[in-house]
Amino acid sequence: MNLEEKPVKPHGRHIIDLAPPQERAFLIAVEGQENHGWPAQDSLEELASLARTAGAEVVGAEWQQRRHPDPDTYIGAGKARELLAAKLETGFTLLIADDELSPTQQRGLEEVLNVKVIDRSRLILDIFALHARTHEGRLQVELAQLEYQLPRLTRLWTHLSRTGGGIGTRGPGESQLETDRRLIRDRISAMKARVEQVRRNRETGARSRTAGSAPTVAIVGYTNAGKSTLLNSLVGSEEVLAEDRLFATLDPTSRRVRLPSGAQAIVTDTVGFIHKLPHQLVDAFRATLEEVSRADLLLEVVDASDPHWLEHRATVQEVLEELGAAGKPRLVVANKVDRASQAGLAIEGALLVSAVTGLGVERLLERLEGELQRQGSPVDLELPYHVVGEVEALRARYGFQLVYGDAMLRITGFAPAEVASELKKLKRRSIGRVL
Ligand SMILES: Nc1nc2c(ncn2[C@@H]2O[C@H](COP(=O)(O)OP(=O)(O)OP(=O)(O)O)[C@@H](O)[C@H]2O)c(=O)[nH]1
Ligand SMILES: [Mg+2]
Repeated sequence: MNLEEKPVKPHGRHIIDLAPPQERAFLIAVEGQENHGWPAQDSLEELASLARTAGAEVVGAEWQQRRHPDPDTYIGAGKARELLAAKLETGFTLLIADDELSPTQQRGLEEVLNVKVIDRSRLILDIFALHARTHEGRLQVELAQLEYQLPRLTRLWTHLSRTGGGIGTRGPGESQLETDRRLIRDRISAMKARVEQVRRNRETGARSRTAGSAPTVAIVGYTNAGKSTLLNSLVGSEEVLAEDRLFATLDPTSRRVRLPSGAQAIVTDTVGFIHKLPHQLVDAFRATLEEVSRADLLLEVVDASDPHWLEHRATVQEVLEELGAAGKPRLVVANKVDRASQAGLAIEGALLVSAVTGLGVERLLERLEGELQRQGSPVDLELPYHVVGEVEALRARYGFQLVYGDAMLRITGFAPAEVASELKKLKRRSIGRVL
């Protein structure tokens, strides 16, 4: 053996793996009378992919049929005790409930099972915290987390007011709780002010962008529907992060997209929605989601290969309503048709697309341009050739039809109201010059 190739052995050094051990998660749900198209089993499957996205290993799941969740233990107390056997068997270290838990329910379950207990909202907030990259994203996630914590603060301190009770013990416990609440409230107001500042900056940016610039399109849809992949495919590049995991995108990304006529649109990809999205997140992400409320057109991406596309659309509709954007003009895209079932292909009025193979993307661009133009005022006029430079510059941005006639330029199609009036002014000016 060649001595020089011998690996050098470090002396006295041990590599210590500091990564925390992967948590073993067990999932629970309650199946009530109304499930809004989400049987407990399906909702649990989604919860499992959320748990995996957060880095846990899912070791089991159970659900219970009951009219309402138990006020003390979410699932019934008997069922909760039965989980002790599952704990022995699977060794779970984390219990995740599919609905938001009250502090009492969380404590009840923790007492019976002696493991950490969290709920779906907490899990989603965690994933958001994990994926937030920008300053704005982090601010908003922290705000949502604080809002989530505030009403749950009691449980940290109740042991103080309970121990012994009576004179001298209750006071400090309660005042500590009050101090903590006040601290969190102060922090919430400070964060809100900062988010508002970011929002105002963003608004100024958006205004300078829209002043005489291209129309805007916001991509909306359920998480993992393929929104980022579609934006890449519209731009013809791979630059936006698209991944097979939930909430890969948190911060809005805008790209210029070339439409068939040569005009451009600004297309924004943003955070996806999910069933039982914590309301704190919708509130905190209002600044980010304003991109959606401000857009000229919504491009709703539906994962046509997911058996739950109908429920996904209902969730998207609910969030859009909450944002006051449900009435906006909308183009619906049935994505992932390369692996969709028959039912998924029948989404009414949807354009069939595969963002991965590129199938249908050309037609989508045509429809997009058509829709955007329809929102403008109709124009139909003739202009002399000496203003061709100005006309071409406007066309590059708005994409109306331009025909080079023998003696005149003929313009037809739709353009935003201010462009239409600019064209008319141009006509008056050019005629004035001719005469
Ligand atoms: N088969 C197939 N897979 C697709 C298609 N479009 C997207 N995907 C896959 O779906 C997964 C999610 O895609 P993304 O573009 O990240 O989805 P998203 O809607 O941006 O998701 P979030 O940002 O997490 O909300 C990725 O693994 C993509 O490769 C498609 O047309 N066909
Ligand atoms: Mg994305």
